[in-house]
Amino acid sequence: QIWELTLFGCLSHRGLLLLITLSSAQTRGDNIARCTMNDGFGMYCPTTCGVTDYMLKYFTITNEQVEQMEQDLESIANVTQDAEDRVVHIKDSMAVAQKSYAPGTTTNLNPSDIYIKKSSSMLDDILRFEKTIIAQEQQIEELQNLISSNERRMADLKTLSLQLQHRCSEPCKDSVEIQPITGTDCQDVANKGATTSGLYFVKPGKDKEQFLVYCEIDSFGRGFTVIQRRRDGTVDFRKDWIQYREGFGYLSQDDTTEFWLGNEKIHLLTTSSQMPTVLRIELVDWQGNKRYADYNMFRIGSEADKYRLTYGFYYGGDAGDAFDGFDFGTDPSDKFYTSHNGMQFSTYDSDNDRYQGNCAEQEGSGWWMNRCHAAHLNGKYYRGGEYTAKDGEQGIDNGIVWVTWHSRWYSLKETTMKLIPLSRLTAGGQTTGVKQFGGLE
Ligand SMILES: [Ca+2]
Repeated sequence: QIWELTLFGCLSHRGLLLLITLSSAQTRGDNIARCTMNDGFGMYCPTTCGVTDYMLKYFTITNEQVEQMEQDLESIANVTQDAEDRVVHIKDSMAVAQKSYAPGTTTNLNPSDIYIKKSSSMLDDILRFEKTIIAQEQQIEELQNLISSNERRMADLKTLSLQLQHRCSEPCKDSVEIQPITGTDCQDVANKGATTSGLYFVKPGKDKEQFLVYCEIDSFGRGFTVIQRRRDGTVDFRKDWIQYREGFGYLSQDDTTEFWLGNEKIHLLTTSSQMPTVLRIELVDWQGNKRYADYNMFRIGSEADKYRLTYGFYYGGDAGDAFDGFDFGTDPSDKFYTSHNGMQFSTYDSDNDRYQGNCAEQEGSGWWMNRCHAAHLNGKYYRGGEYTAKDGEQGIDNGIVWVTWHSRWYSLKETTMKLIPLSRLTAGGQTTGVKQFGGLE
């Protein structure tokens, strides 16, 4: 661009009006170069050339400044455009955000959207925390109540503990009283003067150790050695071979507990003497009725012979001879296969019966099983007496059974198996003695 200067005149010595027009005309700068100093403007007014010189002097600077201004303007225009674009963009964004913000809408997420969601979710969280805090405060109150209640209980327990400590500081009394008299069996003990039923040590074999038994000594001086006792079902009679061999349950001086004396001891008690031994079986049902059965020449073999049961004959009683088997009416061989004389002892882990299966395993007890039994005094304890195939394991009549008195689906309440030498059984009168045996009552 070329600056074209037009001079209209000098209005005063000091004032100069210059009208400068910006033009894009193609004026050459040759006129400027031919300008001379004395063209009529006087000494106080600049000459045309002077003005030109003056103007030329600042032209470069002004030009640069104008260029700078132009650049600035352009830059400002750009910035403005940019700002406008941004405003439009923000407006659009807001419109989109307002449109898209609806519960459950997750599409077209942009930053403002996310912030809205975040803050609303924060609000939700705060509400939830408030609820939690309230609930926890309630829980704390409950726990505090519990603590104070426990503290009271603790205090009670401390009192109790102090009382117990006081009691324990006293010397313990031995609650089991064992009678001092000993013998080969309970009849021997009675013969030696014992008149009280209770716990005695007996030693049937010369080279054997003595062991504890419950002796039932009556007013006739008869001493029964008790080998089995069922009373209330507190002792589980499902035991293995060794437990039946050694004995289990509890002996008590007042005859209130259940036990199996042990096959080895029964073996010794029935084989150490040449005198015939009687096994007396006493039974009580759930109506309180009592029956008994006696078997003479009762013997239990050694462990080598699996503690085989043998007896000479049924000696009498009002319970019937269940050891002889029973005709249940289901098979002609019922009686033969349910008799017990001559049977070996079986437990769930030692099958010595005449059944292809394992009677003792089916019934969960130890007994002189055949195929399987008509008498079973080590059976499962059923309260109330009557039971069904559903109650029994695998539908078996596994109760405490004596079928010549009650059916195989009736389990007896109490049983006793005890030994006495035949010679003393009738002492004092058979009838009287039988009627005297008692149950728990
Ligand atoms: Ca078998």
